[in-house]
Amino acid sequence: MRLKFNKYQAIKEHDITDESVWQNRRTVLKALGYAGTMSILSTSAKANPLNWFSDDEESQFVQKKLNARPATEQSATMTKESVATRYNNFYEFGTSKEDPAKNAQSFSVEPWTLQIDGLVENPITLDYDDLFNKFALEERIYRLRCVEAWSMVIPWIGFPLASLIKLAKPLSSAKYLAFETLHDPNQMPGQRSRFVGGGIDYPYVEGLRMDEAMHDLSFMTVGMYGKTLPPQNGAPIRLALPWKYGFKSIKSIVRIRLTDKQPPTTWNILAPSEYGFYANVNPNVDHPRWSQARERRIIGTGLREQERIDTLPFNGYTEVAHLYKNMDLTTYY
Ligand SMILES: Nc1nc2c(c(=O)[nH]1)N[C@H]1C(S)=C(S)[C@@H](COP(=O)(O)O)O[C@H]1N2
Ligand SMILES: [Mo]
Repeated sequence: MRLKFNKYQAIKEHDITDESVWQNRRTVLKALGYAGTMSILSTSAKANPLNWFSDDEESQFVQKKLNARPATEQSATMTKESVATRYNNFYEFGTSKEDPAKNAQSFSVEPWTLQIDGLVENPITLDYDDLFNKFALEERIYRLRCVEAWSMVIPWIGFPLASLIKLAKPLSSAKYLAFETLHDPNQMPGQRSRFVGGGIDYPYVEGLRMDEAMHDLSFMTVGMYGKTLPPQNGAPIRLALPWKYGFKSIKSIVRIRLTDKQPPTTWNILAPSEYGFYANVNPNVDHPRWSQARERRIIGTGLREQERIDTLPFNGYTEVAHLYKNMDLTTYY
């Protein structure tokens, strides 16, 4: 089943039509390699970045490029874009939820380099344009469950991590992937000050076992809500691992190293008894300081737009359960 792109029009209510969005649409078109004149963008009706479903040449180009795939959520339950882009965890830009949206606005992501190396036959270096052009882009609506017991439903645009790994041709000795966020204290205030950055030793690092990384759910994300990622959500490229706690979904990635050893991961280094390497969403294993049995699903900021719901094993993505079948999930939390 294909997600019809006109579904997107259901979220028109929380669109924005200001200049920054304009620019964003241009960025997406450019990133997708659109060679047209874009003169069509000068009418105000076209300013809606999500209005990519009409018959004009530009819209058809985008629809074709963003090869959609089945949605796992109804658009009615999708988190509002205005909330998903203003309530963030990105400690490089400060530890309060509203800090990243405030402090990351001038974050410059172009040029960008993403390097894939280590135990591979074919090391790869991707530049900014490659992130959008090298792989067929798909849209996926995923649930995001933060270890802090809140959750959102977000429409991402990206490509399977497996496509990237395959291109690098992993050696048989490669058992894990080590991910790294950009280290640039000039741009990231949290990396200049331990106080602002929450005491983390940067760069932020994360890891996956090879079979987890190769699972089709593991998604490299270059956009959300039909547009390129805003800086606060991890531009220009971040992971989305919907069955794991949010901290595994590392942002603004510059390097992926294939290795034979389980790599160190930021939150595990900081508090090993609270945050494990696996971090699979699990209502039956509580955080030492709070329960993980339930979560606050955030759709919007209104009282009626936040709901307490039960947390599901693997955040409901039970298709990954077999990856952990012989593991005690209380030990490997
Ligand atoms: N580099 C980096 N990646 C990060 C974080 C961070 O602080 N730094 N926070 C993580 C956490 S705890 C969560 S819940 C998600 C939040 O993603 P969002 O702000 O796009 O919702 O990003 C994750 N990726
Ligand atoms: Mo999180």
